[in-house]
Amino acid sequence: MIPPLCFITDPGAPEPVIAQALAAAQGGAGWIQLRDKTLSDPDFATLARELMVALASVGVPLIVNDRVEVAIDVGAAGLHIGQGDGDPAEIRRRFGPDMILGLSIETEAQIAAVPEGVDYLGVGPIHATGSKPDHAAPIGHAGFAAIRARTDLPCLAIGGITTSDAAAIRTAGGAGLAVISAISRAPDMVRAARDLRTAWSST
Ligand code: TZP
Ligand code: MG
Repeated sequence: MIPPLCFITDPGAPEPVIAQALAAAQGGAGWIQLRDKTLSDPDFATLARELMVALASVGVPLIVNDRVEVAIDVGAAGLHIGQGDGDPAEIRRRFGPDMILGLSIETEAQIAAVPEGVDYLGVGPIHATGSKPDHAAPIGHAGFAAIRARTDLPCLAIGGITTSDAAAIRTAGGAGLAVISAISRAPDMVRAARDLRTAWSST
């Protein structure tokens, strides 16, 4: 089951990543994704292990962004990859059946190439966002709805997501929201997560 709120960590935010993750979980995020483009693999793995210990106390699984070997080494619950991060079918064979595997989708055309073994899709960016400077063209709510209509896989909306996106994404059949800055840059991260979670449930 895909939780309706996924928080992705932000190495550039004022609070440390573990504090961000715990606040997001306390506010209702059901998955935490560890994302850091600059750490070495050993440093990333150390942080992932610390984060898994912290999250175990609140029963929230860790998804690793990008790094297949680290995800396997640390025993993460899952891995999220982008279009350029390897062949999902090959990764699934290495993982076995139990690990969660997510794939980013930026265009309708990419839907045609999703192999067996992918569990969910991160669809976006919905809006332009400073959290991913090299992001693809924003697809808006209509773009999300069009992609969602072409797949039975659960779709998490990502990219500039705030509480005001919840209704449209849910109406389009989305599985939930994936956010960085709406939580990581909020003055009260627990409350920001709770507001997102509530916005989703009350639509
Ligand atoms: N992939 C597409 S947009 C994005 C990622 C990782 C960044 C989302 O961050 P924010 O701050 O919620 O816009
Ligand atoms: Mg990637």
